[in-house]
Amino acid sequence: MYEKVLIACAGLVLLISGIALAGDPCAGTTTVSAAGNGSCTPGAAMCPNGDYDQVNVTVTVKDCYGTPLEGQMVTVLAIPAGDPFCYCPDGEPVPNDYSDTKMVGPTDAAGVVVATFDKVGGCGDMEFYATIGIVTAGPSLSIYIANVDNNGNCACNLVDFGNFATYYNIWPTNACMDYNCDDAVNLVDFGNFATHYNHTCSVGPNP
Ligand SMILES: [Ca+2]
Ligand SMILES: [Ca+2]
Ligand SMILES: [Ca+2]
Repeated sequence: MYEKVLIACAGLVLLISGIALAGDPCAGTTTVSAAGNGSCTPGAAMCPNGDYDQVNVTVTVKDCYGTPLEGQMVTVLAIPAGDPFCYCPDGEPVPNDYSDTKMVGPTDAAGVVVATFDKVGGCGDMEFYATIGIVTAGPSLSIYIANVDNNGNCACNLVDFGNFATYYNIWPTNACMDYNCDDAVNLVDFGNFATHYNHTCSVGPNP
């Protein structure tokens, strides 16, 4: 008897949740994908000043029946996989005032919205989550971030140059300093590094 009650309750819960979720964002069907816009895609080469590669995170919001949901506001979060990353202020209101979170929306008729991440320091693997109200979707597939700020303190300075020099023309390649993703750290990468030397969160491109 107890088991029958349990089964009936479980069925009721499923029925109610099914009704409640029609037209509501659903973690199981909402997708999150991330890709850099430079030569390291799906990864990216970044500068805390935000003037190098961007990572575009595409979120497609659907309900549990697979129907795209228009008009949804989405917050996208960047989550590093253990390495030191640094995030610059990006002008959004609290609690999204740093560059590891972006509030975007509303979603279009296909349920799609894109969040752009650029003002990031530090190297390593990163993945992205999306929150839509109380629903959290993701993570995206993990992508690798190379950076002219290789120690992740939101400044590209002499310390980073010292680290860069340590790995210059060294095999195996240190992916953090390989800005064009050709599996070598050489003169091309040095040129890229030099372009962003002395950049911080708020310093513009070199003249
Ligand atoms: Ca933000
Ligand atoms: Ca640095
Ligand atoms: Ca390279």
